[in-house]
Amino acid sequence: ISLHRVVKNQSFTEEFEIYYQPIVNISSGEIIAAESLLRWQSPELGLVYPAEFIPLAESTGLIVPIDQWVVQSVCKQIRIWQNAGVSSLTLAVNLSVIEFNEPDCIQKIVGFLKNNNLEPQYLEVELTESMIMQDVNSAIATMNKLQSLGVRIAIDDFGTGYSSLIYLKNLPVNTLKIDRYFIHNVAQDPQKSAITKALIEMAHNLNMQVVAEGVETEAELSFLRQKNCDAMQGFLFSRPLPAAEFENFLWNNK
Ligand code: G
Ligand code: G
Ligand code: MN
Ligand code: NA
Repeated sequence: ISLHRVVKNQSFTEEFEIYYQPIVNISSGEIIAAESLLRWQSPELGLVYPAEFIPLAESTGLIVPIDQWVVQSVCKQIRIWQNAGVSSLTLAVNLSVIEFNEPDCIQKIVGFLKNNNLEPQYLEVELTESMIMQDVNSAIATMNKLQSLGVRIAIDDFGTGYSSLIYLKNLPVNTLKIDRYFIHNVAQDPQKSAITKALIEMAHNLNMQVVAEGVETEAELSFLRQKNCDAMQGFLFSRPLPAAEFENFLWNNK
């Protein structure tokens, strides 16, 4: 398969591109972070989205070198933007549970931070709720190690997995990302409103920051503002953008 060829030839930079979607502080309007989202420009298939190739990469083990390339590239990008004068932007990377459970995962991340002379709080690792629950004790152990190094941890797609709230209390997590299912039409849907409001309060009581995903309308945003949600990500503010466009977007938002 051609995904295998990319990894074997180490031609990541030719075929892969990382897009960045801004994450905005709701009260200040400031871009505080961005989520990195991988795109594959395949010579045979054209533009392929992660929903199509990540499952394949996971089942073949190719996800390990791919995720490592993403973390390395994102660390380099943080350094580039810091050198350009962007001082307090955190970049988030999605990690597969397969990469997260690799024995050298943390060591690799530490190496990328060191090579780029980065303070660890500018990197955030996003893990999905269902991924953490696959082997919760081993996930907690690795998360604790990462957090003690100063790397931030986010739980992604929260509300769609099966995590018990008992576990949530024990998880070392900085950021809770509410899945876009709950945010879609949240202001008009009484059940979504009730759940989202409760999730925000719960996360704050556990000292977590809350990011609402998939914010598409002003009505959704004003609901979130009223419920003290910390930050938002979604098409209302911006789609995921190639690095150069994201950088322009940053300067235009100053
Ligand atoms: O950008 P898009 O909505 O197509 O992304 C879909 C999903 O693909 C994301 O929610 C994320 O979980 C996953 N994804 C995107 N980029 C990466 C990546 O670099 N590594 C891994 N493991 N997953 C990614
Ligand atoms: O990691 P995660 O599965 O949460 O990835 C976020 C995905 O959500 C990305 O693939 C991104 O393209 C998508 N996305 C981001 N903002 C919006 C939005 O406002 N609406 C919808 N429908 N999708 C979004
Ligand atoms: Mn994510
Ligand atoms: Na998500």
